[in-house]
Amino acid sequence: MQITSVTLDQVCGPTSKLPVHSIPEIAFSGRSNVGKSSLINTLVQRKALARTSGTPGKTQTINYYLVNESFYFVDLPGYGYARASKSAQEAWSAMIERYFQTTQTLTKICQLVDLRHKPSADDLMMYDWILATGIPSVIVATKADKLKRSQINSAKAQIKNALEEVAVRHTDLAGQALHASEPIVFSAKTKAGRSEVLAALLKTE
Ligand SMILES: Nc1nc2c(ncn2[C@@H]2O[C@H](COP(=O)(O)OP(=O)(O)OP(=O)(O)O)[C@@H](O)[C@H]2O)c(=O)[nH]1
Ligand SMILES: [Mg+2]
Repeated sequence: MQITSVTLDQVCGPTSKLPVHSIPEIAFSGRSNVGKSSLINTLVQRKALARTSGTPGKTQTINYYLVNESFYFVDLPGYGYARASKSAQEAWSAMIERYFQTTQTLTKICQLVDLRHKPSADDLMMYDWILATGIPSVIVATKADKLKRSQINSAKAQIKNALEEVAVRHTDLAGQALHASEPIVFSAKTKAGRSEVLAALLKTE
């Protein structure tokens, strides 16, 4: 699909009222610094639309990017930044909780993990929670350019296996255990995986 227009439509802080509308939302979640804002920029082919930073905790607001005037990419603040103060972590939880309670049109959650590492306890908790909502999710394993080609398959399997342990604790409506979806290997640097991620996010189930 062609991205013909994208604008930063809304920025919501801890006390802002979150927008209520009928436009589908695709939300990006993941640890601080994992590359959520960079992924959004790559998907919409804009270098610096979503602000990125080497310092964790860059995105502290919920940012709504309106794409093609037909859906939102919602850039959520990252979790699990060890050096964040307790009050900052509490503000994060409150905001995220409020987001998920308020949104009426969330059609997909894009969960990011770092391809180089085993998913953190926070990643697994987030995935557990995503599965409990029943909202379809897409797993993106970022920073693939930082690994050698020969390391990618085992890194991907390590992530899949950790997520699978969480998934099998859930069942679908027919009572069958869920399975983790295949992580999509992605790099914002080389743009590898861009079209695959975009297709997975826009696919209607
Ligand atoms: N090499 C490489 N660096 C990346 C990639 N994706 C993101 N980065 C870098 O990682 C850092 C964090 O990226 P962001 O996109 O700001 O991360 P974020 O998840 O939005 O972080 P918060 O807003 O703090 O939650 C930046 O320095 C990016 O340039 C990637 O695929 N490859
Ligand atoms: Mg960000």
